[in-house]
Amino acid sequence: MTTKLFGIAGLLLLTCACGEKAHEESESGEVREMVEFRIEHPPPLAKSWPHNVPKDVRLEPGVQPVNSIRTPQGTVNLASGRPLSTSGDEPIIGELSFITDGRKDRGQESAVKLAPGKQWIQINLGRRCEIFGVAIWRHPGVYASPIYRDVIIQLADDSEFTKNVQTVFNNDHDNSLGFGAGTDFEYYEDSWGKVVECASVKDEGRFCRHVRVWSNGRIIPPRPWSGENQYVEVEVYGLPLPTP
Ligand SMILES: [Ca+2]
Ligand SMILES: [Ca+2]
Repeated sequence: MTTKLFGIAGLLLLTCACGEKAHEESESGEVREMVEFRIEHPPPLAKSWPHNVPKDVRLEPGVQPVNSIRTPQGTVNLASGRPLSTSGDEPIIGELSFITDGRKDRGQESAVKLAPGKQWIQINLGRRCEIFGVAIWRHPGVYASPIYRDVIIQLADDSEFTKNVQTVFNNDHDNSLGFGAGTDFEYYEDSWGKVVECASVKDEGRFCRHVRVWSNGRIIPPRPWSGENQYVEVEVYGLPLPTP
């Protein structure tokens, strides 16, 4: 069996040649087996893919649902039931708490509509945690799957996002939000939402207490842009750290 060693100081990733088993080793020498963490999507939607998507949208071809990610044993949804805040006023429709209440269906008591334009929602995990993935589900359009613009996911140690800020997803390719041009693809909103693995973030970058998700309205062709920002659920997968 061949073992490959990736990484330098900090977290090390050990991958077995068999392809199924994976382990991570911390600086302290602790070796953790990485297992499959299943992600529960809501029931599939009756698809109506948009036509006439604006030319500046960068879509990833052949997107498939992400049904699991690799995490250590004991990983949970850290966002479940956690309190939220937002950049704007109170939601136009719904309650912020809907975003972490576990419901992902299309019912009226599930979708939250925020103020239009550049807005964020933020989840306070309550303590410092180690993060392995973030998933976002948004209310789909009535006639066609929308494409949300300028989706950015950030992690930070403080609620003001000044300490240990890490961007784990950014599809704002023309830097509308000012965090730098993102290289991630834009995507149609569907029942499988968007699952982002935080495998590229290591060492202190993977540890945070707050998770912030940005968006800047959506496209539902033929309308080129609607300011609406909506959410159905956000989940954050990881391990809570022991309190000092
Ligand atoms: Ca919900
Ligand atoms: Ca943009």
